[in-house]
Amino acid sequence: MTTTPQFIQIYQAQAEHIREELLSGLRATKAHASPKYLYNELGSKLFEAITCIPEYYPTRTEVRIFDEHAHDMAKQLPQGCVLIDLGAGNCEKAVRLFPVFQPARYVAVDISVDFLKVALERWQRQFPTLEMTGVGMDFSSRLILPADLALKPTQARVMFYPGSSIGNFTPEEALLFLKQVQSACSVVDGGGLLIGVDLVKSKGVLEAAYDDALGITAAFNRNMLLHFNTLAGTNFKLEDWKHIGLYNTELNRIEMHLEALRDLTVTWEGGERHFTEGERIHTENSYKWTLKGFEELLKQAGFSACKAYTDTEQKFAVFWAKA
Ligand code: AVI
Repeated sequence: MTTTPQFIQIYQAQAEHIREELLSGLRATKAHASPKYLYNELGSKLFEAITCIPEYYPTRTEVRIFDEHAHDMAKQLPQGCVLIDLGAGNCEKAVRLFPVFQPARYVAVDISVDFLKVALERWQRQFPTLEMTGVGMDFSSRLILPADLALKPTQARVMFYPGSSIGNFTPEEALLFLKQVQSACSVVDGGGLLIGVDLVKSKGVLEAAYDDALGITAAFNRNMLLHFNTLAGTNFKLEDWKHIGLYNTELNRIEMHLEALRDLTVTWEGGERHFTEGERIHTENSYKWTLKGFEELLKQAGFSACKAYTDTEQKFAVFWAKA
């Protein structure tokens, strides 16, 4: 018999709050927007495409690290754990590990709930006996596991946060987030965090990964404007904006911006914003870490021990951090 996945939707922000947050970012002297607005339905599909492009090494490299070290990782994990996948997307990364990790339960969390539903229903058919739960939630500002999940007090929690999404937080935000993860995992003995981290490397390799020749990352970034139009009733026109992906070597981060190609005014009900040619909207940061720097961050967040797995070129790392 095939079980159907259970779904829990956490409404953390009402449409009016989302609109206000978004417009206040656009009105700021240095216009900015949260990277979470990159992910509407099309944005999630474009991100999937990014993971396949030749220049975007993180996904491929991380898969290789898991392929090579999954058995060793499984030895670190508590048996019969609940695997909590943060930002699960199409759930593929976790699903590949089911045969080795053998979780007792799978909880997939993602902001893009429609996309998650389709994915989880598909995986449930392939793993009919594994208990699966989908949670539609934005955990970027605060990670609180919903009580409806009814996590068992005997089941150790393993948080799974692959894909170097931690890089989308500033170091201060990352520390705060990791502290929240640590406290959620330490409730039951043996719990911990399995996390993918992109490492510092040459500017050339990084900038190619975030400004690819096919223009997929550009489409991903520019699609945010279409999302704004839907969420806030703005009248952005795609042809007025170009994608910028550059590496800030002082701050160890990739920055994505949208740059106005001419003087223009964007309007919405009750407001407007003038942009001069060359003016930018800052849409994403993607911080890169050193192995030592990230190990230190995990320690500061309260994790008791950690083990890093990397590829031979040390492009990327997966850390197991015991809560
Ligand atoms: C989701 N996140 C880790 C990706 C990254 O590499 O920062 C998002 C992305 N932005 C542009 N390309 C990919």
